[in-house]
Amino acid sequence: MKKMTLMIIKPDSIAAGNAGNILAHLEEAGFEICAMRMLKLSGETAAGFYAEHTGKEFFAPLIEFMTSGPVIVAALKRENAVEELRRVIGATDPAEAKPGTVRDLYAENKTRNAIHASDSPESAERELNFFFSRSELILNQF
Ligand code: FUP
Repeated sequence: MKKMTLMIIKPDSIAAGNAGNILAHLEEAGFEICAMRMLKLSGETAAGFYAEHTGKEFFAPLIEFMTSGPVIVAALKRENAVEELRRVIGATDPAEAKPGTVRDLYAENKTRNAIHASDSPESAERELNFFFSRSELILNQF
């Protein structure tokens, strides 16, 4: 059964003009765009989204980066959506990302790393609900 996962095109990608290429890359990889919005995250929203990283040494720079410009949040659907999107985006650190992955192609470093994808079905459910209302997702059941 097809499921949804949450993807964020990060501020570095949008500033560099890579948003369209990244969306095309994901569609070519078989993902269907079910919901999508561009917004600028507040510090509070970014900190809430990344709450599990509170207190880590990279937390403050991460929040500063994620609030530095607009992001695009999207619900993407596919068979094995969570696992497949993680595979297609590549490792957190672009130096370790496999050739042809989104982070290999577009990320600068471990913080300015182009894209976010939910890392488990539980995270996907939390993160989809974090950004999208039930009515935005209702036609695209989990
Ligand atoms: P990922 O799931 O691949 O996005 O990676 P993590 O959940 O480990 O980290 C979440 C975000 O924290 C990353 F996208 C970027 C940031 N981060 C850093 O800035 N430095 C690090 O050393 C690790 C993560």
